[in-house]
Amino acid sequence: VLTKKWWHDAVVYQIYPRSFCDANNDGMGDIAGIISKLDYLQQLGINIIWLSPVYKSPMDDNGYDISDYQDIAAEFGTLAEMENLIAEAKKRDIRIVMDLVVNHTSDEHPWFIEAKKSKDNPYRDYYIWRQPQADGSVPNDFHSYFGGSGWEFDAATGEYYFHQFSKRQPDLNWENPKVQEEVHKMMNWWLDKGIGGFRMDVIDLIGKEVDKKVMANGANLHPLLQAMNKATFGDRDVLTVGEAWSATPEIAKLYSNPARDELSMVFQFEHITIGWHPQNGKWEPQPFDLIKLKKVFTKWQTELSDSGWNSLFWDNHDLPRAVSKYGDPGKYRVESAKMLATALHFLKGTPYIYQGEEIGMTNVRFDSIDDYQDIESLNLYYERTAAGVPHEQMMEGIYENGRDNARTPMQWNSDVNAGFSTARPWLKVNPNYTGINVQAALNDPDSVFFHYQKLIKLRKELPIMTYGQYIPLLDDHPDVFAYLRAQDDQRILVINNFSAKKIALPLPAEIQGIQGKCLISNYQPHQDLAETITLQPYESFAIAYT
Ligand code: TEU
Ligand code: CA
Repeated sequence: VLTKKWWHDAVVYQIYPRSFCDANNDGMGDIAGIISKLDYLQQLGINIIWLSPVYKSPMDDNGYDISDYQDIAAEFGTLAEMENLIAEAKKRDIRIVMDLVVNHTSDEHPWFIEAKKSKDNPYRDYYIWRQPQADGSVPNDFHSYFGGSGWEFDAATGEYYFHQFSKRQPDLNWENPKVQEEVHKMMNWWLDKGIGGFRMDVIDLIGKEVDKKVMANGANLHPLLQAMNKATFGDRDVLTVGEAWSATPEIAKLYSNPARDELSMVFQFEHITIGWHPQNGKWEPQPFDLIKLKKVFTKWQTELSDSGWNSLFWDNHDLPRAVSKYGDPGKYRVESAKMLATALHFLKGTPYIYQGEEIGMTNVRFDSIDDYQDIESLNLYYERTAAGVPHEQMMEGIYENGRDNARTPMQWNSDVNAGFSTARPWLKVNPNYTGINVQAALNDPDSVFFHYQKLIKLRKELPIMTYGQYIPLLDDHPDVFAYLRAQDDQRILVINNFSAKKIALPLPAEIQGIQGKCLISNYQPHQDLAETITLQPYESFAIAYT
């Protein structure tokens, strides 16, 4: 049985600092802007902020390319302001989880500047260098996730360096004990400042075996994480969540089984990648299939139930907006946003809310590729259209799955630039901000915001939401995601209509006729559950009964 942890029933709110709130009106979100919105986050009821990177960076990948792990990028503010954020959040019982990006650094990090100087520089082996092949070509055909070869030639020393992401994000060599030592030292420096833990960027890649082209889950990975745990956060009561695109439930147990002294949990992505094309990935999105999605949720809920811990999320700064992806951004935007919130928050695990999700922000469609900023979308647009993919097809992929969907400025009110800034924002605001914004949400007791607030409050009041067993129902229904949570003689029934259709739903025998207490609903609560109930478009409710 799992021993209770403070983060089991916590709710995390992810802030992408660039797009959250711009206090000094230079068009870029900043730390002072975050501090100015802490009361709003306290009102929502969240306990943890996962802060995407704010460290010094040339911003090639919006801060996921770090040139100084122990200083703050001028665009976001100063170290003093960062320490003030930690203190101000603490006053509101909110912990700050920092983003740890140590699979790679920026090419402007002093370590890399040194490493490039010569083959025998003491920092050379902080990174991964290989000789060209006899004909001068790249060491192998590894393709960067951001387009082009994963090898960049350095003429000064006549060797290639390895980068899984942009060529300005050289991979660190984690086989080098000095790299491990430097990173552990930096982590303790942040932990000593009172942060609440780390989100670990592409952590499944640090055990890579480059010559075998094994990137995720390399032989070194778990030994490295156990060493990191021991040297840094292991004896501190903090949250650690590893981003693991490659994780299966079996692998997730290796990270999150408390007996293994590695991490608290991981972000797994199977529920995301089932919607991707086997070859063309996110750029050729597949039709939404709820039965497939339910199978994945059920697998993770059951297999990770007692020997690990689930993270629960629809959105983050790399993913499209949930209400556009899985709900209806138009007529039933509010109903479907609330349905998605209920469907996720009653599952077993720690829920993550991405900035703007709590007010039902949607994807965006900019007319020109020049309006887009994300290095991944831009690189892949040019690479794929040059390879013959039609412009319209690539734009559809960007509209559906591009990362800028999540990065348009947070919509605070209906003033210019949605109250994000009085200056022109670094990325255009979604034009629908006039109707979709925090001020409108706080003025409407029936808004998506108050639905999230209630879900968070219920989690604090009902241990069954955190520890109850997950029992799937109606597995084969194509439009309804239904499940039970069970603890002792208590039950919570959760029913979610993932469609705009009115549905006559025959109920399973074991729940026919129950008399319960409606915990939350996005329509009028059902008085009693007869043999068949009628679900409205995107209707979703949770009923507690014994
Ligand atoms: O993302 C990991 C990552 O692989 C995603 O970029 C993913 O490949 C893509 O969105 C889906 O095609 C992490 C960070 O979350 C991301 O913002 C960074 O760009 C990336 O690592 C490099 O640090
Ligand atoms: Ca600013």
